[in-house]
Amino acid sequence: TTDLKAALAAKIPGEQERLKKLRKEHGSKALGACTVEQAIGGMRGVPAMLWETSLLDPEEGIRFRGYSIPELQDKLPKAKEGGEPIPEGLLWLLMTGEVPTSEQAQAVTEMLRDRSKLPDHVLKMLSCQHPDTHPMTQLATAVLALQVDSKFAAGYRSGIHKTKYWEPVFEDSIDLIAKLPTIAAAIYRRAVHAGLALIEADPKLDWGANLAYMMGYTDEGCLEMMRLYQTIHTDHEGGNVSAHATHLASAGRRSLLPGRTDASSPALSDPYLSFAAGMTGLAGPLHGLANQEVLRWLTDVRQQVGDNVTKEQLSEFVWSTLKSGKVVPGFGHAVLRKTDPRYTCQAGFAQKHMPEYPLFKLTALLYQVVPDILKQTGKVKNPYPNVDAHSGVLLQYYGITEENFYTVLFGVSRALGVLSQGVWSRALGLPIERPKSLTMAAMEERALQL
Ligand code: AMX
Repeated sequence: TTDLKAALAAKIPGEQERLKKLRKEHGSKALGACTVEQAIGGMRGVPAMLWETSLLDPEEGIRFRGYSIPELQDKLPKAKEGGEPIPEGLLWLLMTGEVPTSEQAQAVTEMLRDRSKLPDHVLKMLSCQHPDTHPMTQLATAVLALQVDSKFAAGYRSGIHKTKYWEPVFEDSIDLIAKLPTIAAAIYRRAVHAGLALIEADPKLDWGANLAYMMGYTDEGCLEMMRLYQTIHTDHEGGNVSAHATHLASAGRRSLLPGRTDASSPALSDPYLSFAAGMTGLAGPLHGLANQEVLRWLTDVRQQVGDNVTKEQLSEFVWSTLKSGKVVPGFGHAVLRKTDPRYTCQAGFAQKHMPEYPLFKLTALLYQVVPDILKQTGKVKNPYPNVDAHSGVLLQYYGITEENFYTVLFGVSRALGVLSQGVWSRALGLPIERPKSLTMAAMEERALQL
């Protein structure tokens, strides 16, 4: 079939059975412990959450439904021969677990295109925003404004059966994903770019390329860059801020898990509400906003040291950043312990499309300088670059120079991952993560008994 919803519906009963079997046969086994250190340190590394769409290996980086980024660049359908994958193909993979054919990816493109028009009230609302409102705040606000059309909220009000929840959640997720490029382009044209007229989508273009097109960019390289960008930022397991916040807001009761009757603090917010929660988290400077911070930092380097910077000068600049109590943006990661493959694939793109671009050369030089310095601090667990160290370089090259807009592009992509998982969370009846919190006194007491 080329019908994504039908392909998903066919998968769900088997996966529900699989989860039931996992619980029945292994329910009482411990996946890991939680030390006092982990409880104080934000439950880092405690294996206590189910997330189907991607898995992060600390050494190797992310795999989407079992596939690494280079494998996806090879296997997913493309808009042009030898080019980058289209994100619609990844959406099919994230939703169904299967690599789509070109026809299946094309059907997703068409479904998204049919639902892409923004209601007037959302555009009006965006145009009333204070001119200095951060683009991420505008994104979250526009997503919330769309919530009036939520099919899940309407279905819940009319009392649909819990086994059917996933269907309106799927519809809302597709509606929202379809509209996000239009929202992002409207934010870009209206606010970031001082009131430029909006551009209608090109019906011949795919979802990712249309985002660049509606922002006002038509260069073939830029369209390819946007397809790649929108593919690699989709998902990064469930524990990061944007994924976890989306997941928490949407989570249901334990009694919705097949075979359970006991309830626990649910939220069950629809995809609009929960994705907005994820986006307000993504807007933080140490998470999604890091790509904006990287660009500002690189601009500082160029202003202070110039373009033909030596390794020694760069080293000095990095040390001065650290000594002033700041982080080196674009380096380090909470879970990864090697260079982020999302960095590597963007560096490969730059090598192919912009080998002589000074900002690319500067970024490549930083890769030689920063890790050694961060190692010398003795505390940074991962001294290597992450996804955000490179994305701004690609955007700048094609003329997308407004760095405070970058996280919006990250957010549009993130929707594909967290909303696909959201559909599965409802199909599997997954409940909220509700860890037991303890006071310091309670921890001291328990620890003394151990
Ligand atoms: N520069 C300077 N110091 C750094 C650092 C960096 N790039 N990365 C980590 N450290 C420091 C931490 O601040 C911490 O110091 P502290 O004990 O004095 O507070 C110490 O090293 C240990 O931190 P960690 O366990 O290695 O990292 P973490 O899990 O606490 O934080 C992250 C991870 C990403 C927030 C951190 O590496 C960082 O701040 N990096 C720079 C910002 C950045 O690039 N963020 C984007 C991440 C990817 C994403 O979410 N989009």
